[in-house]
Amino acid sequence: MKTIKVREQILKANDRAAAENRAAFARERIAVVNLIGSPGSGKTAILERLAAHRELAFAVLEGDPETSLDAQRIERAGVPVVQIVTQGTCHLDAAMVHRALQELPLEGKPLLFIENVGNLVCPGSFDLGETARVVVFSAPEGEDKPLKYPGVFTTARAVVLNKIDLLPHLPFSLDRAVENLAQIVPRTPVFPLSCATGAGFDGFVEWLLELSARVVSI
Ligand SMILES: Nc1nc2c(ncn2[C@@H]2O[C@H](COP(=O)(O)OP(=O)(O)OP(=O)(O)O)[C@@H](O)[C@H]2O)c(=O)[nH]1
Ligand SMILES: [Mg+2]
Repeated sequence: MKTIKVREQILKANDRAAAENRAAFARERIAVVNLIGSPGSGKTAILERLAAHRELAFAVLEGDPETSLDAQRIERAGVPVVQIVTQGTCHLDAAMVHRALQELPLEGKPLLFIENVGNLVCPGSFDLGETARVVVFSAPEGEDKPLKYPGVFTTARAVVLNKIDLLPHLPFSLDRAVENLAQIVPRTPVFPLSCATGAGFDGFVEWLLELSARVVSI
């Protein structure tokens, strides 16, 4: 009897496409951040806030199962953007990114954000050829997310803990959340911040500038 391991084949094909994307990004000296987080954690809101930091020149690929609502928000913030509609698929893959890049002018943009489909599981398995993954989780989701979804957190180069403006209204302990992260990813930098107030963004912007500078100098 023959057994066809479809998942393995899909992931291998994706890895090949991701390697091509990575080589193209390296040629163009573009740092690429794959932004992963639950639906509503604030991925688009973070990009909207970052758009106000003129020291960061970036473009965005938006991934959503339906609609171009997020791309419209990014466009309103004055940032070049292309929307990928996955038609229900719960993650982006490297081929989708490759196709969308044909539509996105990257000249003069040393940084590209890819907002993945809102999900803490599937996007973790699909390399897009990115330089770094940033996982976003937000206070209303609860402190336990790093413990429940360790897979995606272990692949993150940085973690953003969003919506800290809501801490006074939530049974959420920032200390406990940071302890949970330390259990899973003890050496990964964590940036608690708020898109509502702008608090905490300076450290994250500095980290992004360093990432981008490292790629430019390779
Ligand atoms: N209070 C508060 N609300 C926030 C903050 N960040 C985002 N929000 C709100 O949270 C909701 C979801 O934000 P989005 O930026 O759309 O979240 P997302 O992760 O992009 O969501 P999907 O693209 O659907 O996965 C919106 O109503 C935002 O205004 C924050 O720091 N504080
Ligand atoms: Mg979004």
